[in-house]
Amino acid sequence: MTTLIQPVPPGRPSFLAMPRLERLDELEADVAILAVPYGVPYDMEGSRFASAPAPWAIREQSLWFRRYLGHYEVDFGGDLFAGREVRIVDCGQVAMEPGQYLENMRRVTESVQVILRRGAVPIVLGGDHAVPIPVLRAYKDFGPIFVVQIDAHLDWRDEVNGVREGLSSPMRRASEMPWVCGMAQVGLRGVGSGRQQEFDDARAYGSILIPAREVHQQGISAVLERIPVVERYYVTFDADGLDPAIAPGVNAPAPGGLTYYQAFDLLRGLAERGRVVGLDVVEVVPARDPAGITSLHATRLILDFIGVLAHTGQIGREKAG
Ligand SMILES: [Mn+2]
Repeated sequence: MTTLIQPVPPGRPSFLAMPRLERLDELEADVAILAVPYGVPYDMEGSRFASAPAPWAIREQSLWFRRYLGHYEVDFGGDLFAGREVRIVDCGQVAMEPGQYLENMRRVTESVQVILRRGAVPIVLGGDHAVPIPVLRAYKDFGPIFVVQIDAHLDWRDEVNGVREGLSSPMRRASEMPWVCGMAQVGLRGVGSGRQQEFDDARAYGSILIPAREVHQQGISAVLERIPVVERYYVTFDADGLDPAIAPGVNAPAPGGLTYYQAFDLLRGLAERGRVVGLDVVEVVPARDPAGITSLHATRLILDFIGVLAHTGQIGREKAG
């Protein structure tokens, strides 16, 4: 049997210094951290995957927060886990072979399927925005899901250089999956998203397009009003959805992005409406992130995501006694 994952090796940090999994089929957890550093490139330059080191940058950042686990979190009015026992396991990264892009993506789907079958919520660390395509395929038997994207860009390209599974296409590919019952795209702005045709296609599908300007002018509660109440949400979080003042370390910085609290409140608002059954965090580029501020925000928002799941009773259990 082939090994689906490559565990976090000795000498490297796991997320929050949590237990490292050796075999995916032995997973026992509420939350499973899974790194997917590589997607499907458009050209040789893209095959260098600027976001590939991001999972390590996020794991490094998480060690700072580790010291304060169990302390009082001002934004939660108490402990991050709401006093519950929450098991977080680091599954390392999906094992991949050089050049075998589509086979590697199939392994991503299979890995996430195992995590879902074992009853854990996957938190996938990209990698670029190609990564959610194989991740969302894993929800075939775990849907329907409504996808909420935080991103400056529309990501509705059909193909680039003949590649249909690249970082410009995740939302179009998601729209083709019958178990995806809808989507909202929050933080759109500027140029670089696509042509008129892609916006027309997204609107024709029924995607709820929420520009960053609308978020700033109307606030997150108004944004949440536009998102339908469903049973299950999935969040795909492109770091360039945040403002470049707080997230400069991305491939395509775009002025006018979301603040930290807007992103946090969006995660919290979704968790208060329904189950949030998965998260991916993509497009952090450590080489462009000299002060580590982008990976800091990404890490903090991952913790906030875990926190809102615990505080809404979606993960963990009451501690005995
Ligand atoms: Mn994107």
